Amino acid sequence: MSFANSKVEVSIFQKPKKGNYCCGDSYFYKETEKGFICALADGLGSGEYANESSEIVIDIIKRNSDIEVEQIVSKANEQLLGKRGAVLGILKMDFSKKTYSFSSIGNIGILQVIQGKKKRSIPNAGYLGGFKRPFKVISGKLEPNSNYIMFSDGVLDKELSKLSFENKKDVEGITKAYKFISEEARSDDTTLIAMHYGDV
Ligand SMILES: [Mn+2]
Repeated sequence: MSFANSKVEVSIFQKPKKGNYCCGDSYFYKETEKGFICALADGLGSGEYANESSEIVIDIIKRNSDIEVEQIVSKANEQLLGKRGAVLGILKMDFSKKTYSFSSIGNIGILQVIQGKKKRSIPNAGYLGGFKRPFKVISGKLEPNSNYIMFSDGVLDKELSKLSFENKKDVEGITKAYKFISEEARSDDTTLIAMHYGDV
């Protein structure tokens, strides 16, 4: 799947774990005049309770996409009290301030490709599960012609290292290349979201 927004192009590869027809990873993204938001959640464990948790988190984000990353994460966390936990990656871009901010709690990876350099951030340890714990939000200047790749832990490091970002504007090419190099049978639900910010 690939979508052309005005400033951010998005392409998504998703495949459920071998033997499952339903994927426990949930995602959401939206571009407005003011900015862009993308989130990926993975419910702990598997099956319907895992899926319920990741959907709760994504639902909170859909309804609160205007507030800051830090507040969104706190709200999502509160909603998981008494539920199966979830891990979350969230990225926001502010087009007028030309800034980005993101946070990742647990095993959601975020890779930035800025001026040809790959930068992978270390996620905050743990998961969202209703109890408060500190987490870091990373922010910086939004560089034109940069890529952001967000992925669940079904994506293997050895697969990721084979991905080239030479043709970075072609986000569909990135997810197609991933499909080609990744193994057919997945041992975990797998989601890879390739984004390109192209405004100059
Ligand atoms: Mn997973």
